[in-house]
Amino acid sequence: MDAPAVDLLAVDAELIWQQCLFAFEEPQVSADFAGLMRTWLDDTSWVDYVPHWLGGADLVFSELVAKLPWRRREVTMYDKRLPEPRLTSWWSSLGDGNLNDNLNDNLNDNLNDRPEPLPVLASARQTLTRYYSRPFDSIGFNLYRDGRDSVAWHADRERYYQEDPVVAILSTGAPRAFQIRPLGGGQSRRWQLGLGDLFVMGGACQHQWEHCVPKTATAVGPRLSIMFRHNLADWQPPQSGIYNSGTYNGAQYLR
Ligand SMILES: O=C(O)CCC(=O)C(=O)O
Repeated sequence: MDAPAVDLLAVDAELIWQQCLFAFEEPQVSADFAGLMRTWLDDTSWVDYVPHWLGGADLVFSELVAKLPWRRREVTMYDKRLPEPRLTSWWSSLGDGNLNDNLNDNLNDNLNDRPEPLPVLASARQTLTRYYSRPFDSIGFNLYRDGRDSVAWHADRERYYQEDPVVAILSTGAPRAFQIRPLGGGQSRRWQLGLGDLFVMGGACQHQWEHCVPKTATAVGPRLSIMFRHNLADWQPPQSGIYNSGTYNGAQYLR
């Protein structure tokens, strides 16, 4: 059973991103990906970083915080249900609603086309679709309220049904460290992502590498990441045995 929607009034007052009050500009994305830097992690895996790809990111942050139905998901780890240390929300071109733990519920629920929560997200999705030649059709939203919120090392589950999926992360709010390391451990690389930065993982990245947003004891403001994923309709949950055995379990979301 999913947790009830979080009452935003009860969410820490720090969620008011102070810069928003002074820096509102009309949101828009850079169609020409100005300033894009590609890093090859190995022969077949790459990441793209585009600083400030989204203009007006502060406005997008505050509107999404206010507008989305935020949930605190629970995930199963070692037969226990534990709350994820962040809030999440979900949109897909196949229907609205929250993904929570069961994508099939979402797919079967509501197959009407719905507009994205903000017009600039439609423009971002179309621009990414054109540039990366992938049909981005779903958007996951993650809200890290402060340094205690995080996501542990993991690779994205697209890798179970797609070869070389492209995952694009648009970051708003306060910058947070985002790390990447070889799957299973090794030397990590770090980017600071926030303020409209775009970060895209492609090639064999989801097969060979894993990523995380670590907790931090440093005082940081809230960060809201917007994850664009493609070919959602092709997704099938793995057989339950595989799904719950070391290959994938909810533990990836904790710590
Ligand atoms: O918030 C981020 O930047 C990354 C989130 C992530 O990796 C995930 O939700 O799978």
